[in-house]
Amino acid sequence: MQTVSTCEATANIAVVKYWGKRDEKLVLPTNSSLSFTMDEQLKTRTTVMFSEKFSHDEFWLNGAKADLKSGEFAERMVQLQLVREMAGIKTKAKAVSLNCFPTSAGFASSAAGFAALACAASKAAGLNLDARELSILARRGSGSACRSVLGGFVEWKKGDRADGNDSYAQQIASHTHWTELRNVIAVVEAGRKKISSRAGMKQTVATSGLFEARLKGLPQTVEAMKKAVLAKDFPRFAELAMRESSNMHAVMLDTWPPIAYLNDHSKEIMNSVMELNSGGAVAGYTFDAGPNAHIYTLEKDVSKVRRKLGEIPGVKEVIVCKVGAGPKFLMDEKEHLVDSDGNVREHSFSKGKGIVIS
Ligand code: 2P0
Repeated sequence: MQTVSTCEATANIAVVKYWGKRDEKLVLPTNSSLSFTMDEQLKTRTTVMFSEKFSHDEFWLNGAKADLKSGEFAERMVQLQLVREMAGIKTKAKAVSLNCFPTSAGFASSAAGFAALACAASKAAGLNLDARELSILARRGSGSACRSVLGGFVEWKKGDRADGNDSYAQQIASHTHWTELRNVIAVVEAGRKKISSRAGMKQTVATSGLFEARLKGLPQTVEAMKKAVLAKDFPRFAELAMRESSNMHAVMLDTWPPIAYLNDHSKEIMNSVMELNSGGAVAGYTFDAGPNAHIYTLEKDVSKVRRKLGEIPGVKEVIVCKVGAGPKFLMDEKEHLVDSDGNVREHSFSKGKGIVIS
């Protein structure tokens, strides 16, 4: 038996954040979250091949073969193993993944990566999973990935069950709902973050006294945010996004030892956005587990936001994203990252050339 599938999935940027687990192994969150899936500028392409020819699993990331004994790839192996169990097969797999992000490590690629792996691996194994099943599978790799199996505006419902079968993402509105919305990403630091989200959120749950107050307020924030997005009420949306981002960063700082992901450039961006908004809402920032800003704005105001960011020397790169449609399967054999004999093809991504496969 030899089967192959290739999928591209894109990152998502939350406006109500996931920060805290109630179950580490099953990746179950302490709260529901909301995000927009981004367009193809922030995508990962992943090919998975199952073949009787393979004697062991292999994982390739950005052109390099991974050392599967290092803990770094454990979650990907969990996903592959879950797929095999669901499909009732023992066949070994080759998974080849390429991050096609404009910057090296400026922001999370894990959501796109684990969503693409869940889609490609399940299809290659002959499974025909629905959105809920795919979301649960992606979640086991990385929590935020469960939101990237869908396009548009997405809610990850935290669920209450101990087995996690009610903790998955659902689309609230498709990418065609609010076509004017943009995410202007201001990259101030492209390096890897010092504390992983996984370690950081565990520490927050264990030590932050403010965390309980955050959890108490979040169900109301989720409802208010859904209402604002469905009504395309930009001023309300922008305020809610900024306050929610600050709320998460407040519990990070309240963690012991403290976690400070924002730097001086981030704070300068926050001040600049507040200045921009002095005559009415133009933009709303949100920050993930790092100092780079995601500034939601409307198409008509992108140039205003860009100009303002141009005044901040710490901003190294600006990327303007639309809301994306979600994962897509690539059926053309030439686009697979392995050839029909199961060899990894030479492949690379650069901003100028895009994906090059030889
Ligand atoms: C989010 N983040 O909602 C929040 C905002 C970071 C800050 O989801 O441990 O990489 O693999 O489930 O998914 C990052 O967390 O963590 C994240 P794991 P993940 O987007």
